[in-house]
Amino acid sequence: MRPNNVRTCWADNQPAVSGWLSIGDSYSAEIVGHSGVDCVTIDLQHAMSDISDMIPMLQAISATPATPFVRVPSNDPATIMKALDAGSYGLICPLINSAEEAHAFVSASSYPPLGTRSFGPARGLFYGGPDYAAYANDTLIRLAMIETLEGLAAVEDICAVEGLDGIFIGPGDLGLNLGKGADLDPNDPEVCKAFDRCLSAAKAVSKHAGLFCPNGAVARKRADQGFDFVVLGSDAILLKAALASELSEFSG
Ligand code: 3PY
Ligand code: MG
Repeated sequence: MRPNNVRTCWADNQPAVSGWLSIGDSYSAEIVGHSGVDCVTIDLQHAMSDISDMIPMLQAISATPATPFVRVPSNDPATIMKALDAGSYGLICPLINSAEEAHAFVSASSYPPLGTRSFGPARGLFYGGPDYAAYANDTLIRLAMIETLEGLAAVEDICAVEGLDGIFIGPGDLGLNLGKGADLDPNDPEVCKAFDRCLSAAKAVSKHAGLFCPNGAVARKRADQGFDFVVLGSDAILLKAALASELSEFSG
């Protein structure tokens, strides 16, 4: 089966860097896939994309060196299975609040005996290779999002769920839930405590911890702290920032 770049990074004790697609288009997916990132995450939760946009985006990422990931809109087994069958090599599931929810996520994304994923890998087989069924459980990656107070309170139990590769913090939602606003101050002591708790919970059981970062500088800081799956901002954030910067240069 084709290897997963993110697992390769982790095996080398390196953080994996993900691009993040908010623009539901195959050409921007291809551009981000050729940027040098290890993987590219198609966001189906908040981006202007739906499941039918996802398939050409996965096809476009397949033509690049990056590994395709999908953030599913919710912990829905049908969507989880569809994203994997379409060739996603990693899933990020939002709003996981308990070990039971994390277990349901792992179950829907894993073939028996570990889980209950139904067999029919479609494009996944073309992308992964003919031995897909035998190696899918060990190759694909499942990250549960910690972004609520319930999720934070249960983070140790969530990290312990068998088959879950790790957690991914949603700083915007977690900030709102902590009463700090969506644009939280990363140096706020309560925020630091929450992030440290998530990182320690994952490391204690040899799992991985990632988070959404708005830019490369924040991602570097988080990777130096021990987070091993970082996002450097979405295509939409980066496009807007690049244009604003050029505009300011132009305007003096
Ligand atoms: C959050 O910040 O809540 C996220 O879900 C990041 O995409
Ligand atoms: Mg969120």
